[in-house]
Amino acid sequence: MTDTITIALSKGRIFKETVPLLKAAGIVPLDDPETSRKLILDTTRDDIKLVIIRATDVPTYVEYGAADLGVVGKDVLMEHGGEGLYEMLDLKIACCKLMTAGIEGRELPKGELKVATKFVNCARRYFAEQGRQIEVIKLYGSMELAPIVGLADCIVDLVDTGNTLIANGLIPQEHIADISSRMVVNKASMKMKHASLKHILDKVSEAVNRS
Ligand code: PRT
Ligand code: MG
Repeated sequence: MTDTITIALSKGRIFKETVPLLKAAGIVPLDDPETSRKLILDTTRDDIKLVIIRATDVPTYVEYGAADLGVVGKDVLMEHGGEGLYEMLDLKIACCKLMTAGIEGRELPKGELKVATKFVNCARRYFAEQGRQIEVIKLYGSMELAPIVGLADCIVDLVDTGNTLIANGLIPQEHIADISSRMVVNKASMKMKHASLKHILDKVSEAVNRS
């Protein structure tokens, strides 16, 4: 009997950049999540389906075994904590940097810093390592606005080209981490479905090394 495998993915850049890697493992989705409303996509493999969920929900699905495999940004994994799953492969896709950013030319206050971010845990950890006192202001998006309206002294956010920061009068300041997407695996699945998962991981890994 063949194992059935569920792979959790978010739509957008991760889906687009993962599709060629899955193809190398013989897995091609039969629908496009950008145009279909389906949350479960069949693939050219009868035994493999994809579930399309929010990027931040991928670790949860994999941890609880609702998905055997998942593709998720290292930023999301760092924020989640990554317990209950194995981080197996660096797919080297959807690359960016986690950074602090602030208003160009403005000095940061000497005492407690107000930091706006959706990466609350990453921000706490980073500034604690630096021995700097911060107050974290949790936001869910448009972090760039926070320093401009005086809500925060700086932000912690993902930066790729830097254009979003520049367009809002901010500049990248401190580098916290290099980010790329990772393939994660449910711990129990890794034992119970070992051969099937290892085959997929090997094929995807070969494709990553070729690209
Ligand atoms: O957007 P949504 O709320 O649905 O979810 P999400 O933001 O978690 O998903 P998505 O698809 O936007 O991002 C998925 C993953 O892509 C992230 O977890 C990162 O690992 C990775 N990634 C790579 C990025 C970027 N590059 C990126 N540039 N995620 C977000 N951005 C955003 C950034 O937050 C900022 O707003 O793009 C803007 C900066 O881009 P530049 O090029 O202007 O610097
Ligand atoms: Mg986004």
